Amino acid sequence: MLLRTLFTCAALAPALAAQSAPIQLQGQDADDRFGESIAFVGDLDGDGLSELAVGAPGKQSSSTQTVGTVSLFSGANGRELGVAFGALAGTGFGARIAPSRDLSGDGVPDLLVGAPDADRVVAIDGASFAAGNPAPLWSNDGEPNGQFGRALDSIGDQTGDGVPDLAVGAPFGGGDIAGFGPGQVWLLSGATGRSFGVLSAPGADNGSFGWSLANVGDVNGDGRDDLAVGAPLDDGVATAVGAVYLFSPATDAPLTSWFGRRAGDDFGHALERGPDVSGDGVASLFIGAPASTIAPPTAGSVLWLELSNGQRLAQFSAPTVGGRFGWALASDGAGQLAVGEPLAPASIESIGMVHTFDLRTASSSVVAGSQGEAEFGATLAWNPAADVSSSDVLAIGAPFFDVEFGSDEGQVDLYLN
Ligand SMILES: [Ca+2]
Ligand SMILES: [Ca+2]
Ligand SMILES: [Ca+2]
Ligand SMILES: [Ca+2]
Repeated sequence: MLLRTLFTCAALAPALAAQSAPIQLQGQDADDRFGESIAFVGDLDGDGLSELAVGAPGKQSSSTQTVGTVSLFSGANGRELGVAFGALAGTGFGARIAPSRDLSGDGVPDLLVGAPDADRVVAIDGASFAAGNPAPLWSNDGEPNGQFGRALDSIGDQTGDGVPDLAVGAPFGGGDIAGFGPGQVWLLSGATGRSFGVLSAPGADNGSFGWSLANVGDVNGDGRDDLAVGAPLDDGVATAVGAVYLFSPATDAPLTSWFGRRAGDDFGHALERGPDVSGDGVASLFIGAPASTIAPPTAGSVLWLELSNGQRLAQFSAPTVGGRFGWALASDGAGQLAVGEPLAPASIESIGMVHTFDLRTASSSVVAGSQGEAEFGATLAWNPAADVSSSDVLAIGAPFFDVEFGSDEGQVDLYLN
């Protein structure tokens, strides 16, 4: 299938077609929703290759309560190293995962798990997880009913203690009535889990501020990482057009903002840090707007922005109406971008598609899911090769994949480049 984009495509090379057949990881039981979150979390067992963490927020415990899990897989051979269970039922533990770098001071990266249905975030010790016995470092319960933990990212050391700190989105937080707020982003000390600041929604409406987050590195030159925050229902320039705000956590002040173009665009649903294309040390940013109609009848787009000056570098879109192109984004950090379109084609059996773009060669390719309504491409993670002997790995989640008919165990496909 030829992808139509506004991006100048000098050549369309089937990059993924040259890749090996995917390695598949699957959920075990009905309604696990294995793959609803996926993240490469760094090398936890010391072999030089990053491990993969996969969330299954619908996983039941042996007493049939839905507690949710996060499973850790070896980056070297895909072997399951350990499983972390949510402590309580009905929390959505594992709905989000983020790498956090080392929080405990042992030199081994740790990881962050969101349980947004209980407004809880848990930091898990990476070394103990790799050894098969995951131990929590701390947990933080935000304010109730704000979906605290729906988005997570590491923001570098903001507090000056040498330990990386964390941002946690609560997209329905901050209101007078619980669960109807404009959204908030909490800043947590990586060392203790305690909050040291809150970013408030610049718009007063229910804009879902904090639905998505991306550490974009230091944009304003003060030596600290800055943070892009998505508010996909923000009413900034039209009803629910969506917005993305660039914050300096050091000053709590938005540095700048961008908005969707038409009502209902869902602009800012997904964010991903892009490469430094201008060579000045400042990153670029990809912004997903999965309901945008920038060039009807297409639906869904991704905007690529240069952060040093806010200039638009490119816009990507797909020909499928209603496929939700831009629902999920992943970058290898070096100039490749993956865009999930989990409902494509939306007409009959939506198998889901993932489009990849090599921004350096202006080539692109597409892979499709294998099963209707599995939402292949709803989640993505891309791990660059650690050295010349290893492969870079694109992980694609299909959280509603049926191993048995109609049972939503979930699946993750790993494509090795
Ligand atoms: Ca490893
Ligand atoms: Ca650690
Ligand atoms: Ca710190
Ligand atoms: Ca900064």
